[in-house]
Amino acid sequence: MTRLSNTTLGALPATVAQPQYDRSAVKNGVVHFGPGAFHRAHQAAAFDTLLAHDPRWGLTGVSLNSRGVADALNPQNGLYTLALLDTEIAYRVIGAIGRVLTRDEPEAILAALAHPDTRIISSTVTEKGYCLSADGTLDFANPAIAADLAAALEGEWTPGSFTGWLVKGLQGRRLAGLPGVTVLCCDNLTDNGRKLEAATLALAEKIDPDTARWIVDNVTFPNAMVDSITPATDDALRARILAETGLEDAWPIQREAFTQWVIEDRFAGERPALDLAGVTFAAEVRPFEKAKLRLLNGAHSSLAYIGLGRGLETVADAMADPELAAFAERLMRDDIASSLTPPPGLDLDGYISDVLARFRNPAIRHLLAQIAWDGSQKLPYRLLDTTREALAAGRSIERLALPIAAWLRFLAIAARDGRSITDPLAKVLLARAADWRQVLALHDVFGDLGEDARFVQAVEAGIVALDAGRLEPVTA
Ligand code: CS2
Repeated sequence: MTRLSNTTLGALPATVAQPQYDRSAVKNGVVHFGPGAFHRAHQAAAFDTLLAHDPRWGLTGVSLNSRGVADALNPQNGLYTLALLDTEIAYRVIGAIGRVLTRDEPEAILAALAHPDTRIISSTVTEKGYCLSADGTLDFANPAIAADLAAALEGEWTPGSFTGWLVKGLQGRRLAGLPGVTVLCCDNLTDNGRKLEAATLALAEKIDPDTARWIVDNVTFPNAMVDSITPATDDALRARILAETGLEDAWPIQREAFTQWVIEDRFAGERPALDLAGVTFAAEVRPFEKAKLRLLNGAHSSLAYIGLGRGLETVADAMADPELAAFAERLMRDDIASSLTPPPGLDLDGYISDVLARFRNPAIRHLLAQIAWDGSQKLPYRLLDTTREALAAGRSIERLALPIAAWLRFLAIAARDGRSITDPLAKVLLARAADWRQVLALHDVFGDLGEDARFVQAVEAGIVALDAGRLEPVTA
């Protein structure tokens, strides 16, 4: 079997799109932390389009937690195949990533961050990768942050956390007399750029106040909303890619055809012409971010926990369950939309209809179990903020509490069956899962909401309903 690489690109059939630029002329303008499926499906594809117009925006990937992506992509010269799943399936080889570095090469990471060509440092390290407390500020008690701080105060240090790498890399730029950069967070957090800015400054203040001041003067952290449904790679995709391209690809990626990326127009230096790749630059991104996180991701997590409780496997399966689909739609239209002020030009009703249609995409097998990962990190942004605001405004929270109840049941069942879950708080969650009130008392997840009697009562009603196999309260 021949493997995808620079030398085999010529063997691709004409039906598979490939880089329309000279890869050897590309300069790396971006260092990206977390080159996982979402980055490679979404942002890297946009840079790949841009590279055909401007060769200065290639990407260097940095995987801090595992060697998997580096081992798959480096032998392929960074190339991988992207399958776009719609009524018709399209294939495209992406060439935007040059090399993927791992934590085994700290000098190379630092050199990339403090390189004159680097103008953007971006990230998709998932919600937990930012090591934030429930209030959205840097959690100095997080072991990775505590270890970085202790090591930095000792002297020569190699960061472990993403925030640590940002501080070290920005310090490197300052010491080398290089210009500032744009730090572009692409994860699903509300106000993602500002949160990362505050976290980076908080750590820099303690490690090197001169660098903290330099960051204030030279670095920007735009907010950004990123959207494209990206199911994890499975063997079916690998087999399909081999059949369609004739080349073996160790880690192809799939996503829906739809993609949206709105970036706050707040760049430290030159702004890449990503508008050529369909990216929107906006003065204010928060309303887009909030609408997407609360409606799409809020509904996604709801379908995941309720759907898994009903024995369903994928988002499309959950949408084929009439009761559950109707619940998700009512949740979005009646309960979540009322917490939003839509950005100018966005029709919320139409947006909701589009999201529901995307969830029904028959070409996509998006596992509910994948969406169910990291509930403790996702639910605060996706559903708890909405619930808190609904309570403050005197609106009903009955429906909003149901997916929370479903998450608590999901934890209880996992604990009962001795199954592990993927969540940075897995240990404490599973230890408390047998008594859902103990989980609600976790301040890191629920904040003061866990103590609100109206919330506790609504969650209890949700659990009773779900235990009875229903999605609305069981009334006597
Ligand atoms: C999903 C998201 O896995 C999840 O939690 O809700 O990855 C979702 O598919 C994307 O945010 C869509 O843009």
